[in-house]
Amino acid sequence: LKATVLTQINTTDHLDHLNEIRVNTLGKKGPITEVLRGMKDISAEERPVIGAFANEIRDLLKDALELKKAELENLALNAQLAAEKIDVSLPGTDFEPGHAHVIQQIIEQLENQFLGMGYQIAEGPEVEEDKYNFEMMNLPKDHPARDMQDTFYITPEILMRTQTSPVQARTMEKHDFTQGALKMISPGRVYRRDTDDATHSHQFHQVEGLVIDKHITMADLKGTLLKVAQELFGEKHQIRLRPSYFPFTEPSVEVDVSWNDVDENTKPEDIEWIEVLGAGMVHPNVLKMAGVDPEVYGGFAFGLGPDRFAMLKYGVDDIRNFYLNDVRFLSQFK
Ligand code: FA5
Repeated sequence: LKATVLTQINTTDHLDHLNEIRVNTLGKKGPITEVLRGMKDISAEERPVIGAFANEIRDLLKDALELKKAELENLALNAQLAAEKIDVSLPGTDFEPGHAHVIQQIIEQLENQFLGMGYQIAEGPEVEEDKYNFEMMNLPKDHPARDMQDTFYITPEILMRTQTSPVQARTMEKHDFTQGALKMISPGRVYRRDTDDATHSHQFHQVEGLVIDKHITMADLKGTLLKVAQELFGEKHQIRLRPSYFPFTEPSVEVDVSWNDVDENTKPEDIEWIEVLGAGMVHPNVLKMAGVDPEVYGGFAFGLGPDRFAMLKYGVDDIRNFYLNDVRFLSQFK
């Protein structure tokens, strides 16, 4: 038996076959088990001799089986490794690195410009209190101008902010005016119940600006905005201030930037304007509510729309393109 089984083991080259040999030889119905099971019928003198012999054969075959098993498994593993070999010297598949969204790029350009002029960057929450979004902006409950900026309410007192102006109040409250002027911008997302069209989105961006000091005039506002517009769009672009109304500024203006280049020969009627921001001199009530003395301090504020800036800069005629996330459109702005 020993010799036959050992030959079988040595000549097989298949794990399944090896298993078969193991079951046939050492299994419950195999010859070794049969001998061991028959021990009770053997005389007491012979029992230890035969038992020891059977055990010896069993152990020997078990060892031989295990050895062969390890050998075959090793062969199988090597075969698999050879079949699945990866050639690391082959050229890889190309992938394009991502880049910032075009609106984010505009916001970063604006941030750099204003940082260069000594402004700080402030942040405020998108889920905002009615108190900051409206009341402290001189828009008490039932003020008719609230209709201009209807929004999405979380609770009667908590809403999605309609403008970045609440950051004005939040920053003024915290600012220590004994340390000097307050000059800040605050970029972020805002929300409105506007119907989407080519120039309106229900969710868009604003960059708020606020300067509070002792002798700030409307000329400072105009000079600042002209400089920012020309740096972003080019020297040939002009801005136009139109009288407007905001509850938090007095006087208030809306500012347009020329869509086309303007020089001394351009006729006024040939200039195409696009409204990009609202601005004005900060209303005394807004200063008072934020704990700033309007007898001593004053300043200007503006809220500009980077979405509209991006449209103007790249000649995009529909704001919805920025939000459709079509890579073919977005990848143009690297
Ligand atoms: C405001 O939101 C004022 N908070 C701006 C302001 C700040 C005035 C400080 C005075 C002082 P207005 O609703 O006009 O104003 O919006 C400001 C700018 O945001 C607009 O000029 C425009 O560029 C952009 N904007 C407004 N509504 C939308 C919209 N639905 N989609 C895209 N851009 C918009």
